[in-house]
Amino acid sequence: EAEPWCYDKPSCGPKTWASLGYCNGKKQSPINIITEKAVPDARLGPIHFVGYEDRLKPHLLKNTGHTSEVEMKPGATISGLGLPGTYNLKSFHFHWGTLNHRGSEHAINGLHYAMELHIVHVKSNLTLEEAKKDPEGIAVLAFFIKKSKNASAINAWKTLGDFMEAIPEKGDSVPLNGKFSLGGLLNVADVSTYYRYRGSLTTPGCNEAVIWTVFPEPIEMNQKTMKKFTNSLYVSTKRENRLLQKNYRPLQPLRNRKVFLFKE
Ligand code: B30
Ligand code: ZN
Repeated sequence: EAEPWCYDKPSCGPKTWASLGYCNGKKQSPINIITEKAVPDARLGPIHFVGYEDRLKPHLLKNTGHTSEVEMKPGATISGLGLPGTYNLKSFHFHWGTLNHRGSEHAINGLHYAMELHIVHVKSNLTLEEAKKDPEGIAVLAFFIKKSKNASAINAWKTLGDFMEAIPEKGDSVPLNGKFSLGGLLNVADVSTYYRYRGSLTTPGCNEAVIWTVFPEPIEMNQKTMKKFTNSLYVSTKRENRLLQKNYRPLQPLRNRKVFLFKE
């Protein structure tokens, strides 16, 4: 079966995506955020998380062949943030490089971080398929993750990292066992400042349906934990020996879009 898209081969990598869905559109993601050019907008307002403290017991962590993703059972929502309504939490996943090579999708003033967490939400009352056709159907929260020697080696991130070793092959999944919550992953994050712009999914079909919220203050992750994210997963089978690494899309032009800034 031919691979429709990938990150690591010229035959299916990001340069070939233009023919897939909306990937050659004019409002694509990710982007480089130039902080000097961001427009302060006090109407955006702080974020309200509901249900993020629920432990991840019923949820499956999966190797999709493109990322490690947790599909969430319904229940948690976000509002505030200047969003046009309430958005339901659907899933979260990661982008990374190698242990020593940057892997974030977005950049701040040209600077990339080691990894990026995307928390995907869909406008209430829409299915994901419907949301992809709505210019404000999907809200993604993006957090940068930085490798740090000082970061705690024992926290929710370690627990999640340890599970990465259980999903080496595409299609593998493992139930999370209630030892941590998404809120537990985020309690080390600073959500008081963020950047906002309109863009796309960063994977094919690259639908221009996303309200992006990018938090510039990185989450610090212990490097032993980070290695479990960057060196445990394969694109297909272990036998095929393609490590799932550098699963980020290159930067896309901002064109005539504005980036807004909210600071508490
Ligand atoms: S991203 O945050 O722009 N990187 C999707 C969601 C967010 C981004 C990219 C893609 C998405 O919804 N893709 C649809 C396919 N997914 C379903 C899903 O819920 O999330 C299945 C899959 O990988 O195989 Cu991911
Ligand atoms: Zn993503």
